[in-house]
Amino acid sequence: MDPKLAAAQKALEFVRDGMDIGLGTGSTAVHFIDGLGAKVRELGWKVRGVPTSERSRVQAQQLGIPLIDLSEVTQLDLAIDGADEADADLSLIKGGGGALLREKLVAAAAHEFIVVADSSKFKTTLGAFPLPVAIVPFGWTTTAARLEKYGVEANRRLGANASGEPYITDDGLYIIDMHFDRIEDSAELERELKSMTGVVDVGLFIGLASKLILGFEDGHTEIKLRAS
Ligand code: A5P
Repeated sequence: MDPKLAAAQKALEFVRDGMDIGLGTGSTAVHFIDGLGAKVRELGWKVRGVPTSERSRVQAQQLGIPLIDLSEVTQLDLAIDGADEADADLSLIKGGGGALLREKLVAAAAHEFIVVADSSKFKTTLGAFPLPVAIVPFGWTTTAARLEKYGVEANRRLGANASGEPYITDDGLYIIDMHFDRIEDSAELERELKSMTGVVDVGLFIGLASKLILGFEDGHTEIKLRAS
């Protein structure tokens, strides 16, 4: 069984009729949105979704999940999203799919934020996955120069069409991928990077997730809870 599907199906057990739900982005979140669509279609559930990307919005719309804008509420009941890496504190690297800003806004607005991932995403230390940093395009080389002071490889992400054009997020931002390999203090790094002029947000999600659902090849799942 696809471990991402196993994790996403388990997450559906935490969803209740009537909830306002943040809908994540990525190949694991796709399975969750599919499952939620089935609840709406087959059981007539009256949930409302807030997608974290245009891709997820299109998928949810096609499945008939009613959608609202995040600015229509002050809190969501639940948010379900994937991650690129997660550690035992449930600190995360996210943004491999470029949606980190909306993902963080939605996770921060949720009463409960549950992460779904295949078991390979669970790490002792974060940082092997390049850390995405969303920056303002205006004067981007100057922001990139500030980021390069960390002495790690930091590349502006390129779009998918091989033309050398930059990748642009749904909010019109560039992404710099920073290759730390090993992040010793993820909370401190998030604070430092977020305080930099030109940086809008960072793909470190600290203290946001309350549960991590890991899916395995044989279809079983394991739930990790945040200690505090
Ligand atoms: C999207 O911007 C990301 O944060 C994804 O949630 C993350 O990359 C996980 O993606 P997969 O579920 O495709 O592994």
